[in-house]
Amino acid sequence: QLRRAVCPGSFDPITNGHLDIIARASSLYDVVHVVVMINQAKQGLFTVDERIELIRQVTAEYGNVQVEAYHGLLVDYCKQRDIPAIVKGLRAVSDFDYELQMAQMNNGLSGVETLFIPTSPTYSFLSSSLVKEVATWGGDISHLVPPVVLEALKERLGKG
Ligand code: COD
Repeated sequence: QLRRAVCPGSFDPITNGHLDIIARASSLYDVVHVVVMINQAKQGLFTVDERIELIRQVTAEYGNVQVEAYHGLLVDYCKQRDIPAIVKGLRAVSDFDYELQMAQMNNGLSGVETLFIPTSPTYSFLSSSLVKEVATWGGDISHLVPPVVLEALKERLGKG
């Protein structure tokens, strides 16, 4: 039986911080499902399809990463596909409270386990929202996102 895990998120857009966690998960599991969780209350900079396309391009080299979107509870996604583990990155203590709550809720709902991988220090301050804010004002983010994401951001923000 293949050992599988899910890396969920908004990925609006994917950053080098996300990618680092996905790469490390892909070396620990046979299959990693990267799932863009659809949140209708949150208008993204990129559509869900655009986010998926960007993730596909930057994870293609791993070979065992599958990308899709899901609308609903993460535990239902896991249950439907018989996936026992969620892998999350932990950046700082500020992530911990909320991540612990979600991990406990998800475990209580379905028994799925959450495993945390500590972020590499290079990316501990990195989030999609900061990347978007800095890019909006023309700041240099080329070391924080993959090249295709940089191009997509420039184009979307009218700076290409
Ligand atoms: N370094 C390391 N890890 C990082 C970094 C970084 N710089 N940046 C992000 N990450 C990791 C974190 O683990 C984070 O959780 C994940 O990547 C995704 O990050 P985002 O910002 O794209 O996504 P979030 O935080 O908006 O994702 C929240 C979820 C979509 C996972 C959550 O809301 C969810 O599961 N929603 C589905 C509905 C549901 O089941 N709700 C009940 C939850 S109990």
